Amino acid sequence: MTTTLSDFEIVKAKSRHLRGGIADGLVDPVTGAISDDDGKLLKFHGSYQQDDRDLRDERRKQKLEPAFSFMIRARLPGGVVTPAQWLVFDRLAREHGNGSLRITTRQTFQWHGIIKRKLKPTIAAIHDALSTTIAACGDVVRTVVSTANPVESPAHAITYGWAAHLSEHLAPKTRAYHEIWLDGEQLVGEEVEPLYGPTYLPRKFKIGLAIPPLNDIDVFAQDLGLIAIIERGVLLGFNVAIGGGMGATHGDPTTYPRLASVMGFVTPEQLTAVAEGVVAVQRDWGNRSERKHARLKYTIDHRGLDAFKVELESRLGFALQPQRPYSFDHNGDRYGWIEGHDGRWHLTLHIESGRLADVGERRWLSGMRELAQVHTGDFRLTCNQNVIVANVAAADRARIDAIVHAYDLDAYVSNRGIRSHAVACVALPTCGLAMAESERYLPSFLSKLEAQLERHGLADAPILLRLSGCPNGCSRPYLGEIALVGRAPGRYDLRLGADFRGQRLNRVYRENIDEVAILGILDGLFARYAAERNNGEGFGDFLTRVDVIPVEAAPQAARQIPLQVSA
Ligand code: SRM
Ligand code: SF4
Repeated sequence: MTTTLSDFEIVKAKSRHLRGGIADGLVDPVTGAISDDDGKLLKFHGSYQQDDRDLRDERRKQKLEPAFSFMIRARLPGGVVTPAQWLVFDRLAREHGNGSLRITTRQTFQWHGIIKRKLKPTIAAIHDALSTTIAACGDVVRTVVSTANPVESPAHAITYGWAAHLSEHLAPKTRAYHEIWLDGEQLVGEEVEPLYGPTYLPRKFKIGLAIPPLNDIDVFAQDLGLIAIIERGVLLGFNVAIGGGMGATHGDPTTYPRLASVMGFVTPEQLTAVAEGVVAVQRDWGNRSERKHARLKYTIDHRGLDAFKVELESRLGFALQPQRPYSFDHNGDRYGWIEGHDGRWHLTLHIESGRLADVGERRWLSGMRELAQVHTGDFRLTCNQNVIVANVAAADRARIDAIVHAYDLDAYVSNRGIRSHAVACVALPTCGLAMAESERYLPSFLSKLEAQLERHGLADAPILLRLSGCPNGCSRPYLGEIALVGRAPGRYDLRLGADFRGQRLNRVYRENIDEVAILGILDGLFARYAAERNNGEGFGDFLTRVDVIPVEAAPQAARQIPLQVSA
């Protein structure tokens, strides 16, 4: 079959391993932007060009170019941040960015509002803080996520070690990053990307490691999900799940969210080869002509899971073992203090939408800075956009609690039910793809839901709510018991019926409706839930049991995807 490469593939091929014209574009004084092609390459360096969408119309009227700025994303495997790094990141947010640090749904930080001339000093400062932004975005293996709190048990620490190792091992090797951002020496001669080659992957590739019973990373939403199998405190290996992904396009049934399929078990010694092998098969088999069909999930549905496994095993030279039993009990975070295996303590704080900023009375950015100034352990970001103050000596707990309380960072104590686990993606005004509000809509929507739930005696019901401003699904909304997916300003698809374990996708209940309709529907369903639920039954499970949301017999079966697959 002949294939036409997408424009993006051609830009990558010509980029000389991600250099393109970025360095020149950064110093072009005529515009606050960089060229479209360099914008594509910039993602591989961990940054997106954006413009303030709140200001678009006004600037157009004034015949000004859009208010361009850049979002920067750090690569923080396992979400681990030292206090020293925190203080640097905080300063960059205040001095170079829009005054906020944003914890993402993949346990890292984003800075928004960095203007072009601040881009290089910001990335250099992140590097000086012994962190990086390379491959935080782009068609590569992104930051590898792992169950938050890697110090809870020795097996947690080992699993985190694997996340850090895979993140490092699968990072691009190009020197372009050093040349552009760190004034590294210009390369003379040929450069080789041993795993990726000159055109990298067909699309982004996400890896995550979960430690049952906690599925806080949503392991089945990953391209490559690894489920740690631990017996009597010993890590035996990992079940390997492939082909998860959330993104879809409204009105296009050839795109869809998909849960990863478990295909076997590997020992720790086999893990690096297996991860590299899965990435390499996707590199060679993935669709390079249609970006919207380029994720691993489509490769697998097109070629078949069995064929993918046969190819992988033949390249590895060994077979995967049968998957081992595992069980998840939920995919949220566990708030408050927990004690680790070595007698040190870990405090999980709830950060609404992951946004750390000083706004009005809420001074969370300052509060976290004060914590970083006294804390002797470290911090861990979670995939539910929260933060753990980790590795605290018992004697220091009171001091940490006092700061947490002084800055109202103790919302986790008073939050009830639905508020505790709600997740919203960034959306407007920075996200160029947003169709509706998400993060900025969450507070008012939550208050209205809470009032309803209170009326039905459900104020403490732990219901998982996820909001996304478009169907790309950055808050993993297809795994929410209740989810809104943006269609247009003020209008959303209402999706219902996932479990609270990240193991069942929800389904569309009504398309393209406004808040009045959403609240009307939910009010009726809350009334039924209050009256008819079984003891301990979750909202999503209830909706499927009473057939409000019928469970699909075989949600991933027999998909007909018109794919062109590169040779
Ligand atoms: Fe995402 C694109 C924000 C997690 C699926 N995502 C974007 C962009 C960069 C918009 C763009 O392309 O111009 C958003 C930037 C908004 C902004 O202003 O900051 C954006 N995604 C985010 C974050 C910050 C959401 C958040 O509120 O925390 C998350 C950053 C994660 C990180 O640190 O790396 C984020 N994005 C996700 C997830 C969740 C996950 O990975 O667990 C998903 C669904 C899983 C998946 O990949 O399938 C996700 N983002 C997408 C997609 C759809 C991809 C697809 O296969 O169709 C896009 C659009 C694209 O790639 O073309 C996208
Ligand atoms: Fe933007 Fe859509 Fe992702 Fe939300 S889900 S951050 S609106 S791309």
